[in-house]
Amino acid sequence: MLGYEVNFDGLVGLTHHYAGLSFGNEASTLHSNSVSNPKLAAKQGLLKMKALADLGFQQGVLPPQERPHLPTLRKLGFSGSDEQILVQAMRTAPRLLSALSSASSMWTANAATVSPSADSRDGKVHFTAANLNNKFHRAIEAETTSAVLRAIFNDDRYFAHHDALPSVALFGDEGAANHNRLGKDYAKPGVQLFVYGKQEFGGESGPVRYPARQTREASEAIARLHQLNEPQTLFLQQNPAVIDQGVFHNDVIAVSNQQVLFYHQQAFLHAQQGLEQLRRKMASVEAELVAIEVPTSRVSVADAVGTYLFNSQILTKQNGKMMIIVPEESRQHAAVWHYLNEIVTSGGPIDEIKVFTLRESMRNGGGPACLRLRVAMNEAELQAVNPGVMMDDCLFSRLNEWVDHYYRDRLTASDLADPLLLLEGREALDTLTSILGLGSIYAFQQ
Ligand code: SUG
Repeated sequence: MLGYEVNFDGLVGLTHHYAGLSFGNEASTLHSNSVSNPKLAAKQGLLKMKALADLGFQQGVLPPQERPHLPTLRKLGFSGSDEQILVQAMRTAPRLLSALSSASSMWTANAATVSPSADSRDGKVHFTAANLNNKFHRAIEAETTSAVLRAIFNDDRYFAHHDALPSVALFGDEGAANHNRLGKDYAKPGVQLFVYGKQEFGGESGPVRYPARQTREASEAIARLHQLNEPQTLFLQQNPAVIDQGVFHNDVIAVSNQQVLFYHQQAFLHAQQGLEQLRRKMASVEAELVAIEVPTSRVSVADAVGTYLFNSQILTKQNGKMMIIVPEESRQHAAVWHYLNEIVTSGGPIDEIKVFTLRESMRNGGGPACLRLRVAMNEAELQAVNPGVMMDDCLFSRLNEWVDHYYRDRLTASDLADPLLLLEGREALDTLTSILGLGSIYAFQQ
């Protein structure tokens, strides 16, 4: 049976701004209060989606969420008309208004953890929306994320959806950004590698400077929900020392595709032992691990964080060779660029580099891999996906027109109380749900 990996990229929302909301994510802190350009951000994302679709990859799009999020402001005691709430929030709690206006749902690698049907005992593709409870601005995403995923993967013969885990520190879950699936073919059994930042009950010490956003307990719960078999599941701890250097998700220091794991020498705790386990587990599904380890002497952890070398996408081309998708920041760095060029000329599985400008997202710590949620599917499952979200020439031009019509090209925190921004957003999202054929997925549409 043929297998596909489909990348679902998050469309950047209309309120994209730089709020410094993610302690431990150094780009977010560094660019706090810079002026953003939501229109450019959305277009940079669309260009990546279109380019990959043009190259023959299956590419989908996930819609943004409604922001500012009025239902949460009401829950927190603001009252009156929508306009009055925005004015009150701006006057008395501007940081809160900013958090509830974040366009962070664009980073769909954090939307959910997804397991392909070939690995699950019931033969279904499983989705668990991530609770993202480490950061308030992200913790409000889960409910709408679930609604979006259910509207797109809407066939219970093939797809099983689970609500987010309980939203407490014990079950801190950041979705696919801490999850890799390795194997030969997307539609054949593989090994699922869950990487956690700390274990709440027992375990080794975690980071001390920055938070560990994914717990082992959350990863284990997901493996149970997704009906994974123990011999094909592995839990490894991320090196706490790199979390303390700004590696807030595993996808900032490692990325995989099929049998390839591309990672930094310092990515994992007890790396050698862990990789040996991975190699053995992969052998049991007839796959041979290709480990590409980047030594610290070639790329420091600071340079990995600064260039997002590992927040890349590795995609299998029609000829079986792989392409690596990196952000422009990786080309700008001489040592990183040199290293990448060595990889593609080494005779290994990766033989091509593609560079994308994603600066608006990068300045909040979101590279190419953060912007996409991978869903591995077989032919029948792919046919069951809501076709309205699949990228092609027609959807690309409709979405570009839509962005041109509704998006602003300049936004700062002081604009967030503008009632027109709320109205523009609602009108835009209402139009978008009909472009993508999603039905009513937002609270304001109920
Ligand atoms: O959760 N940034 C996001 C970036 C997510 C990147 N995702 C992955 N690595 N998969 C985060 O830290 C910053 C928002 C602000 O500061 O305005 C933010 O939420």
